[in-house]
Amino acid sequence: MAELLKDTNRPGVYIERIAEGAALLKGFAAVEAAALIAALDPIIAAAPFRHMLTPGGRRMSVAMTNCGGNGWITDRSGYRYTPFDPITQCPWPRMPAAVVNLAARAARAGGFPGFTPDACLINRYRPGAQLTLHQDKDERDFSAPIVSVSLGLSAVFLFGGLRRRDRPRRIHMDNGDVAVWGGTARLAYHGIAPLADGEHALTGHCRINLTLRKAS
Ligand code: MD6
Ligand code: FE
Repeated sequence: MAELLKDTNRPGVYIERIAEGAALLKGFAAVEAAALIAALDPIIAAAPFRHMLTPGGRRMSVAMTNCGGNGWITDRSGYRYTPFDPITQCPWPRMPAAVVNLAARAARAGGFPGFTPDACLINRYRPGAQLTLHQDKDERDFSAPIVSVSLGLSAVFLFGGLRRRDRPRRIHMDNGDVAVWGGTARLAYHGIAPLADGEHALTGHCRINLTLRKAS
């Protein structure tokens, strides 16, 4: 509890309930944003960003890589987690302790104590890149939440319901904002609207997103 207060009693940090089981932690990672981005440098050097193919053969506009024991990939064979980077054939780089720690604290603040991610998908959005509405359902069990950290340029996070036709809320995600969803919201449809152009001191002309999950 003292830990939670330390995280959420900071100026500019507040929690907004998006839906049952979903929260926006405004400014939660703002203090460590620069350190998180720096921690990604060696990961990106070892496992470069790439534009993956959807199972239908379309090139994703978001560039992706991973760290942690499991990495999310997509190609002609489908969506799945792999312990190895298909480009380098090496294990994905280790997940930095600062990332694991942030994810656990954010999950706790969002109402999900005991979260230990084993997968960290790193997404890079350039202006125009987007992610259409989808559910995250490639994980083995859905009892663990999803923690999503926004860094750099702002984006509009689309957060819908359990049916694709449910009209999504448009949530502005700025540098250091964290979204957490689990429980009854674990399979909520979500996405990212096309990124607007802009420049951010930490990332230049892009947005970086860390999506943390327990895959296995
Ligand atoms: C985001 N990304 O970039 C949210 N989900 O803010 C996702 O929701 C996502 O990038 C499944 C697979 C890849 C993703
Ligand atoms: Fe997703």
